[in-house]
Amino acid sequence: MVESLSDFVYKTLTTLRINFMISRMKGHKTLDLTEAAMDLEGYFLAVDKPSAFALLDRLTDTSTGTEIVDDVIMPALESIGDRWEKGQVSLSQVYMSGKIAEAMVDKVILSTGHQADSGGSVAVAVLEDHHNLGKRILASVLSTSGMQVMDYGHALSVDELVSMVERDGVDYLMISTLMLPAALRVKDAMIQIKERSPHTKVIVGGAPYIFDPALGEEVGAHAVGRTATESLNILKRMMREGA
Ligand code: B12
Repeated sequence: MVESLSDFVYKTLTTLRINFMISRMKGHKTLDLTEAAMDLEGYFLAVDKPSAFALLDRLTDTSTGTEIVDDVIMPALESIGDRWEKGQVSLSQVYMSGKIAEAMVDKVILSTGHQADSGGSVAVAVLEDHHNLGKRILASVLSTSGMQVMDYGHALSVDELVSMVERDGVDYLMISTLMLPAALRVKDAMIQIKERSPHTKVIVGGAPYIFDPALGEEVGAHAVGRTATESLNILKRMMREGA
């Protein structure tokens, strides 16, 4: 059947209009998250918890938990960290930002309580430092996807961590560090883990490993993960390969 010229023009224009609307919607969503991160930074610095939670409620209608954590909460905190380094914000503002972010993360990623046989025991820990937010997100993401996760807590010494790993015969250990000295201490932990629990595979993550991609190998870790979501993929791959 031969299509009339007016039909053809009408269909083409409709398709173009739909494509234009889709691309605008996509662009709009990206813009929203970037804007949301900037708004959130303002609420953090003003210690305005109600506005931060009102923003969170609006975001949950259109974005996934991962998007909210990775594209809104993390950039807001990172920017505050940068400004703190330049002396533009106080440590108490960084502290309160961390507190509000923790409460938001708890609300965003609620563990489903569903736990399946994961194919190996998994533990998460923060070595030496007190930056426990990344580790909490990590634990939530892993347990939400059906893994049984042991949370060893934060500010652990190398000896404490290695003893726990040996005691529990952990198959996969996720170590989070945000301070460079702590990230370097993973090297000592690796030496002891290889002696006392040789089957344990260690995955590291946190800012120092993102800044220096060679650091993971330098400290002897088996793998490095940039985000909690990425860590899940690494873990699943290792379990599949029986590594
Ligand atoms: C909030 C914050 C705090 C809060 C922590 C609150 C808490 N409950 O966690 C408080 C106020 C307590 C704090 C204290 C300090 N902080 Co602070 N802090 C931050 C800040 C602004 C954000 C960190 C954060 O929570 N990010 C959000 C989380 C979700 O991100 P994340 O941890 O990176 O985790 C994600 C990924 O990295 C990954 N991931 C994390 N771990 C792992 C592990 C594995 C296995 C995998 C696969 C993935 C993974 O997954 C997560 C989600 O996707 C950073 C700035 C920054 N750029 O990171 C500074 C920062 C980390 N702090 C810094 C410093 C110096 C300090 C203090 C020494 C300040 C002081 N003078 O007292 C103290 C030290 C405390 C201690 N001994 O640990 C420096 C560290 C510098 C360095 N390279 O060593 C930073 C980088 C600020 C800066 N720009 O200088 N801090």
